[in-house]
Amino acid sequence: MITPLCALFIVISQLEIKEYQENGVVKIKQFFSREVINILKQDYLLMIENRHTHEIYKDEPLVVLWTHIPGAQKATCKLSELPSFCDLITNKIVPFLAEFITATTAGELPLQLQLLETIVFNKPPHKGTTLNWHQDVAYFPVKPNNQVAVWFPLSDVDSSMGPMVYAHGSHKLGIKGSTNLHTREAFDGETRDLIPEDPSSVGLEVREYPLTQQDMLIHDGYTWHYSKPNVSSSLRMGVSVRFLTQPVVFDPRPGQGAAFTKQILVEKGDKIESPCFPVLWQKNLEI
Ligand SMILES: O=C(O)CCC(=O)C(=O)O
Repeated sequence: MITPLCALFIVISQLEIKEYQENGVVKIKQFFSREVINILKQDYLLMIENRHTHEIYKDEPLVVLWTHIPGAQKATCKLSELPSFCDLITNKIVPFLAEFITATTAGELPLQLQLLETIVFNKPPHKGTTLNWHQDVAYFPVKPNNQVAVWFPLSDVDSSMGPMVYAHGSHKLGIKGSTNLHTREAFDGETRDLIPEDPSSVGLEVREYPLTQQDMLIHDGYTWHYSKPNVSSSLRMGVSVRFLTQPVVFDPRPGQGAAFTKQILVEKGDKIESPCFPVLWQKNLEI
């Protein structure tokens, strides 16, 4: 399933590139139309109304439907059951991101966008809690470990509704330990340094990103981030889509689980090749 870089008129500003390189995150303003995002929102709300299965699909990409309350079970569905999501990822996000990572990466490096994970984080009104500081790559035992993620809300998210918060420049500080996202407790066997409780204490600028339904964030897999609680009376739904930007092999660590090993049977050194993780774009490499 390779996406052709169709004749899209994609404008990426030098400022966006510079911000991403310096901060490890950038807001792309007015990227979507409200009409399109409202269709995704309707499809998502219909899906979660009756969806209680936690099935792990082994033959196609899945979407994790995560209601962000401690103890809540995550439901799942196939990406193909949410065609509006599938279409947006394939025909809007991937072509843009392909141009974007090409522009932000120097030289003839092999690049790809291999779909790794799609999660909808739902923070119910007054209940959705803080999702603590973390770094995406810390949860994926793969080598090399280069990822890019996009995050966009299904309705406008202001400061009271659980916006994303980032530590600028943290993507340059290497890999950190993985922790429980609710409690900040390090997982058993974790030996890597943890992200400090307050990244501004190590000199990083911490910035909150309110977004409209039309905006999208792009962050480097190494960038530290968290999301604030939803203290408003509205539902807050954020869609996170993660990609591997280079072909990888499984590189397990003692004590570290990996969600994707439920979808694919892999041993140390195996490539992550499966219809669950399709390569949607590639450059300078053979598939
Ligand atoms: O939407 C959220 O609350 C958190 C999303 C997030 O941290 C992520 O996508 O890595």
